Amino acid sequence: MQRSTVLLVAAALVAALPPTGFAAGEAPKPAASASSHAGHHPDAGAAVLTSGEVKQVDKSAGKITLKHGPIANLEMPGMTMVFRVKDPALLERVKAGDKVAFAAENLDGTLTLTRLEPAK
Ligand SMILES: [Cu+2]
Repeated sequence: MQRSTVLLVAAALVAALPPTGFAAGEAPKPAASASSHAGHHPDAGAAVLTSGEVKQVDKSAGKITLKHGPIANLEMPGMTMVFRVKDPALLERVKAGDKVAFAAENLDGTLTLTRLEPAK
């Protein structure tokens, strides 16, 4: 009697498990590490500064709209476009209408300002 009671309990537990276990198995996997490109630009200090003019600053989104000259390292002609900034603190030093010098890099597919400073 004792053994069959244990078996019954065990069977009940096993029967209760599949829905839960199945749901856990269906959970999306965590995103793969995004650091795979980190090694391509080991010397960020060597980035060439490009000149531009600030059109709009969006501090809450960490973005800035720049009218920029040709960006050699991105093979990009002059245009007006939105960049993400690597460090939101960069946006504290500039405002719309300012002439700036900046360095832009393609970080995991997003054009990102790694340096931004008022033009001298
Ligand atoms: Cu551009």
